[in-house]
Amino acid sequence: MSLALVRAITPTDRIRRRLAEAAALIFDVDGTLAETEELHREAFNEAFVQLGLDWHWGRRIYKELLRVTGGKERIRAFDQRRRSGPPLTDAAIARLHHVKTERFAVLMAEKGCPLRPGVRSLLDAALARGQTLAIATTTTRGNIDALLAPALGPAWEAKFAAVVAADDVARKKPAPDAYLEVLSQLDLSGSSCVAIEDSRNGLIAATRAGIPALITRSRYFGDDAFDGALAVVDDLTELAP
Ligand code: XBP
Ligand code: MG
Repeated sequence: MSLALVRAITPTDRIRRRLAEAAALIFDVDGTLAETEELHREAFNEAFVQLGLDWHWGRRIYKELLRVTGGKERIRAFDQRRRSGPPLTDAAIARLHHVKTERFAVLMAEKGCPLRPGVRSLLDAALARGQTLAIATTTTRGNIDALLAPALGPAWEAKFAAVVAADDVARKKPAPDAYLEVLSQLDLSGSSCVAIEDSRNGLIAATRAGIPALITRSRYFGDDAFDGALAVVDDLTELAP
């Protein structure tokens, strides 16, 4: 081969190869597959109004609250910051979160939320290569369907060999539980897979499960510190072949 035809292997090529050779690609949902957090925020605010609370979460406070993974945990964390009144009971938090989840499904149906650039082509390329796909998320299971049924069709779940959501495990991210549960269902080692995440909490969760994580920066977590990540990209189109 002539020297002129030999192109140096770039770091991006190495990540592409790592993705293509992974035994499974394990995807986070919110912020990674789609920019859903604005719809989550809107759904929380609608639930507060519906149940007569004078709470409103603007973008700034929501960015802080997103450090707490899980909607019920987020509501409790906010409630604990208030200085007046008795704390919300577990039942009141569960009710609020139930209404929030209903509102999220309605908002998804009404407004829609596209997959982020590069997501669909990565999913399709991985399936065409015969790779295993999985989901490890701290969101409520029904929210995944609200996002993926319109985006990938009603049979979306058939594309994923394992789908682990909030209530399937004891501890949410940054605990490794969701990722460990996926690995156990797939019977794979962490080091043979790649996790695709958008947040520091997600990176920590994957790392604790022994899974290298590729970060795709998202609206709310774009300025997180991602030391230890396999790579950090602005979106997955950067890794398109
Ligand atoms: C995102 C979350 C979730 C959503 C809200 O998790 O932490 O809590 O913000 O969904 P991930 P719920 O990025 O791991 O998908 O209200 O259903 O918790
Ligand atoms: Mg996320």
